[in-house]
Amino acid sequence: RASGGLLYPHESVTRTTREIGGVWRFRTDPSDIGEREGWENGLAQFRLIPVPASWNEIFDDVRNYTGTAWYETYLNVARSLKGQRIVLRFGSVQYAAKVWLNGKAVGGHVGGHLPFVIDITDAVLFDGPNRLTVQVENKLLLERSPAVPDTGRFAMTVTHYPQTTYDFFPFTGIHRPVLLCTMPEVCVDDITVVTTLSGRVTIDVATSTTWTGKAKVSAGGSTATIAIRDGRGSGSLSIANPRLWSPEDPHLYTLSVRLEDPALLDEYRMKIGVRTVAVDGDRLLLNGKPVFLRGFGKHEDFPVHGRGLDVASIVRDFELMKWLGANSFRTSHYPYSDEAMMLADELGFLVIDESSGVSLVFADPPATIEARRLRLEDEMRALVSRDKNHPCVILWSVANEPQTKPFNTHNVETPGAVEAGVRFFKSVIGLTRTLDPTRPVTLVGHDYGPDEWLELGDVICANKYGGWYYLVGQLDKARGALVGAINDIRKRMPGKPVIITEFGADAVAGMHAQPAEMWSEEYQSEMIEMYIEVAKTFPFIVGTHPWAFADFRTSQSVTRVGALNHKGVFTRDRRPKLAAHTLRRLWKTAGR
Ligand code: GCB
Repeated sequence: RASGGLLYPHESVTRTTREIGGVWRFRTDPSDIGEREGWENGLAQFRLIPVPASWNEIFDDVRNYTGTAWYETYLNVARSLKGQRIVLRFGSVQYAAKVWLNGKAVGGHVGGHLPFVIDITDAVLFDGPNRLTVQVENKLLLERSPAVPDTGRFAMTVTHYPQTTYDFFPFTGIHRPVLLCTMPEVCVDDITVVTTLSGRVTIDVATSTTWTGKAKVSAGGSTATIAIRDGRGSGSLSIANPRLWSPEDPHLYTLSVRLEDPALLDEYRMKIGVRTVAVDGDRLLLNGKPVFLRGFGKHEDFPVHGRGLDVASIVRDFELMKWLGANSFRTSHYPYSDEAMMLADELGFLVIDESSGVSLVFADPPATIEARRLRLEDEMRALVSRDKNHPCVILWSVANEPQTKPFNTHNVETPGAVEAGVRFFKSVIGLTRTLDPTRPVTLVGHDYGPDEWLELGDVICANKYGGWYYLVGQLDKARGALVGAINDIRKRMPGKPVIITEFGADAVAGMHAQPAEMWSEEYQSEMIEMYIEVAKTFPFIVGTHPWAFADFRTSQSVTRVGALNHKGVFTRDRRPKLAAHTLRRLWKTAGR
């Protein structure tokens, strides 16, 4: 059976989906003895843990623990489902997972933030509870993406704990729903939809087996038949006078794909939007018209849940972004949940869809860099496969702030690193363009070393921290530096659109200063307003994303008060700081 597709397992007349999260059993395994002792045959000792959630915010003794741990639960599968294909779909396990059913190894996965599917058809018992065991580990290793940590070569600016190369907490656990799904043996495995402004919808279908037959497709009152040969087929239909998807009118159509033999074998239904996205010279076009991105870099980070899915928080975040007049966000610094992406479609957010390639460095041995490239390319395959049909996704981001200069953050020379990095991203970006020729691709940088770095992406995304990490406390000088940096990018790489993907200042909610000084709400608010006012004067800047939407958990260090990054315009519990009101005034009135 093929299971290349990562289609969300929506229910239909031929499919069932059941969430099996809740309260599971949990045991840490710091010495990695579990497999030797056969823990997959039942956990002798355990405590109870919620699924989904990060363990770090639940139990005090594992606050900073990212090593191995085991999860266990019991589930029944109704006899009426015999004969169906039965799979488990894990929305995200951070970082590596091994899975057993009734003591039998059924599969595993490496890489957080994206779903994986495990076929358990042949391992399921229909006459009693099934024991599901999941081993999880998030060891911070150099060849992983994000790569962590070789403190000699790269570290955050100061010592911090746990040690990472990035500025967010390395949350660990089963982070997204675990779904028990059933579907017919011959079923739709993957669909790729491409739309045009005239309403033409091209549909590629792949089936789970090398099946030959007919697929009936329908959307927006139009239908067509697609011939499937050996498990693959393509066709199209036309929606008359289509209502185009946009932030102002995020209209969605339901696409139905039915495999018929001639009786119905399988039906898959999903929502699609009719829209186009393109880069034209230095403009970013949605439906052929220039669009400006007002929004944020964010995190999946909520009190108590950690990085565990919390749908209420997602809806609340989107509500607050609407309140501000935002129309966009970036999934910094890793792919977000299926649930967030579906809601972004529904509510009309323009999403920069980012991989987990954050803070990648290129001073490592070639074999390590090569392993990391293969890992990131696998991730891009999975990310594009999962998100290609979301109208909300307008730009792929393959990385955030890689090393682009021939020295590391300790100012130590790293010969060959620039060339290695450019080679690395030529490959990753080239692959992404092949995987999805319909969307532009970018990588987000805080500086751009040699010009080859600026050549790589279709859009230049730049993070700027003048007034915070340099020119500290001096917004007037930071303004000059920002203008200089934008002019420099323009001079070196004319003709590409630019998005300022990060800028901001830490502000501890409730701290005030007159005149405005660092850490006060006033300073943060004035800085964000200054950046937005400067950006407005450059017509080729097509978006401004202040960093960040809300305060978020980080490792402990002398720069992160309360183990939080305080650059949120909302607090971690989503209360507005002064900057939120400022953004509302700017975005609601000026639209930029
Ligand atoms: C950055 C990173 C982001 C950090 C931010 C900061 O450039 O992309 O992950 O959180 O700076 O606040 O330092």
